Amino acid sequence: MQRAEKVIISTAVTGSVNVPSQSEYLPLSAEQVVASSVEAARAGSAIIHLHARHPDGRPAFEAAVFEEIIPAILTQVDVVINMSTGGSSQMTMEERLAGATRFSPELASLNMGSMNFVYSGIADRVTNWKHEWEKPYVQATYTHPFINSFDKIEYVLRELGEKGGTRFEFECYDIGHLYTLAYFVDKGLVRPPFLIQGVFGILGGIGADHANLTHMVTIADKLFGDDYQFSAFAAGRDQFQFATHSAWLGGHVRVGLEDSLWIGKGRLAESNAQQVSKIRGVVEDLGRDIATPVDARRVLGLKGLASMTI
Ligand code: KMH
Ligand code: ZN
Repeated sequence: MQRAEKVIISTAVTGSVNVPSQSEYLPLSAEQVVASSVEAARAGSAIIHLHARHPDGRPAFEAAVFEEIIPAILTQVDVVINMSTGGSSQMTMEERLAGATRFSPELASLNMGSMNFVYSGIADRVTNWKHEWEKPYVQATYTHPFINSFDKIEYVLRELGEKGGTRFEFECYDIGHLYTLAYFVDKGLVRPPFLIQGVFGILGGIGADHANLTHMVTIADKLFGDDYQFSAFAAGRDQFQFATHSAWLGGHVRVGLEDSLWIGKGRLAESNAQQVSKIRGVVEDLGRDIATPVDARRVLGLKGLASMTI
């Protein structure tokens, strides 16, 4: 791992996993996503990991929805836009790429393997549903896997990476995903410096056990040496512990309501910025500085805001 001097905070502001009935604070409409992203950036987040939703919270993929979000964020703050190509596991690959193809962002997520990605357990915890779509949506993850086959990964690398100069947040949910990444490095489709995002605690992926994070870094070091930057997060209650572990090892951190709705035991986070401020305090207490968007662009070798098609 290339141990960076400054810690990059990424914020995944809304995602497509959590549903409106779980928290009134989850940003849903374009306006809410914009406001929450701007607030997170002002609190110290250099990167915004972006999904879109319709006003009732249903995950959206349409470029038109991103048109309401991205320019409005960038006219208020300088921040690196990282567009999700994961979308939701129930979208087709064409749908998942619609926004990123339109905007050619500096950074996009890339999920490094097909897997079970199960969050139907939400249906066991929610009793009052705000919208009809929510319950069948989460339950469908028990029967439908998240498809990221090699041909699809290669397609994204070529369409966004080779053609548009976008770099990637390589989402690795298991040690095997590192070997998949190594295959595409050997093929010349991924060049350093690249960002590995270790994802822990998704049902179907590697568990939120700190030994797994240590092991992931050990294997990534063997495969990639100093060619990569590392970041990690855990979904749910272990979010802050895993971010802290990553920062302590010399990596970066990701927070946000996409990954966890909580700020502490039994306490819902009231905003993304609240989570950013909390991890910022932890990182600074560890004696590490916070990266600005300009720092993040340099460290990750990003093409720059001017090269997006806004
Ligand atoms: N929701 C996270 C566990 C993506 O957007 O590409 C995974 C994620 C995937 O962020
Ligand atoms: Zn995401």
